[in-house]
Amino acid sequence: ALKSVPAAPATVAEEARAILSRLGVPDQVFAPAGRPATSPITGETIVHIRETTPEEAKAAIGRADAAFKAWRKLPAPKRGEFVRLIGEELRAAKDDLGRLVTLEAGKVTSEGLGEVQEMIDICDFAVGLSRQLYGLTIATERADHRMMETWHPLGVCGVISAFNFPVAVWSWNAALAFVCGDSVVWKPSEKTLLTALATQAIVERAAKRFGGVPEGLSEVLLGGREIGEILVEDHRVPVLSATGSTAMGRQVGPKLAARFARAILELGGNNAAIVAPSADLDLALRGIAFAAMGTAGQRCTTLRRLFVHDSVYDQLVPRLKKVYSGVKIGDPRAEGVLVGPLIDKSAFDGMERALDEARAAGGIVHGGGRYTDGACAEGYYARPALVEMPEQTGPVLRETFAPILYVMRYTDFDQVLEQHNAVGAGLSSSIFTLDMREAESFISVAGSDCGIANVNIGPSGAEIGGAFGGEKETGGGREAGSDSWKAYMRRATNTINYGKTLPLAQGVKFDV
Ligand code: UN1
Repeated sequence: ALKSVPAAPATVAEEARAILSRLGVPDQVFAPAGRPATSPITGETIVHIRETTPEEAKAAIGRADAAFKAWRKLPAPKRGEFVRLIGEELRAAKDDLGRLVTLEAGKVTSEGLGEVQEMIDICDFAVGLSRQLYGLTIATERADHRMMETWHPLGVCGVISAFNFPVAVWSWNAALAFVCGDSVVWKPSEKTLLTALATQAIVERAAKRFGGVPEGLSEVLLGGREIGEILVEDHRVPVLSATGSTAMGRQVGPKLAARFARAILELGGNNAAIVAPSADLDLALRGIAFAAMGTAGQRCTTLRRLFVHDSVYDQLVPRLKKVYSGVKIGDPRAEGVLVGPLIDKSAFDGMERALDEARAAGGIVHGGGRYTDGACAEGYYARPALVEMPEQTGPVLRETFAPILYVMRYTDFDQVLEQHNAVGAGLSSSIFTLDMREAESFISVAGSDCGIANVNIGPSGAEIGGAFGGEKETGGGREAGSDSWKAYMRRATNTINYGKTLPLAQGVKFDV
């Protein structure tokens, strides 16, 4: 008998629209004259989205502020129950939402699903956290006194996220913010409005099941930069987490500082790896390939600079070139494809510019250029580029959000450490070595200056359990695990006198 094959939707747009409707995104968000939501896979427009007006944005912040005032009174473990339900809904929606990430952001299938898994993981983490928002009890110098600290909810948490992790970044912030007693107003990238709307529909389902979630606890603002600015400037938003370029952070940071709001900045990375003489080269090869080419080089943790010791350069680099020329580029939905499209034309143009600059600086470029086989001609697919550079100059010093890996030789460990740290960004880093002294030195006080420093793992693909973020031009913010939650709460130090006298600290006398 013939096996009946279910009819596959004909186009990316049709499939995306079917997912939106399955996930319960209401039709009111669509408007023929709105902002087109496109797919980088084919460049086609999926739907048009009605954007949030400035007045609506301000009203949403007002609702979120009111919601905060009710939400903060709920015991934290109850707030955790809401996040647990979000995690359940995400589990149920994983295939659909992961697929939508693929259709809208162009991630390959396993990375689209991985992104949703990351959301589920942070929900689990936050549920546990909701019973662990601990403060300290502190020894006081005064008799019959007690001193302690209490962590209180802070207010509306603004989230500005980028296209490359269109939904996970929201969840790292929102899952913590909700258990911490904050409300959340999210301005997703204007390039990924559909996954944001789908996420909001999932949250609303969890809210319905929970019952009693105040209206406005989770708001989404759809639009460009002007809408983001409203969030940055509104004094009712005491903490704002912004993910994007260093240029964006330079604009946002001072504005938040001017009104004394807290900034959680996750900006550019220019991440490096060192391959030392003792490195396990098979392992390094795989680590480098994923970190440099995965997500088509569009992670802020993507590996961009590779320092290879002179003694292993001629073993490793030819193998790496082979991997580069053999990697499967194409439609991210297709089995076996590892490198999908760049998000748009400007990303591709930026890559070309950087490669031209690298050539002018004496670099030898392997790969690069547009990949147009078959249906790929409709999108901006790039061949990943491996560039052998004589030294760390020109485009090597900055982040280009595309799959370019600059490779350089080194001979001296101390010198390479210096070079490793000689860039503006300070997000992620790694060393491949079996030498314990090198490994420990790399992660020591005098080693990598980044927020993430790995050994025998590439710089990308961090788990949510650790604090995520970086130093210098990366902005200094921390999200996700460890004690990142503290940024979403305010700390009160309480001193209680249960005695009958009033001893003053530091022995001060003030007898009236
Ligand atoms: C980003 O690129 O914005 O470590 C963040 C990683 C992911 C997060 C990347 N967990 O690659």
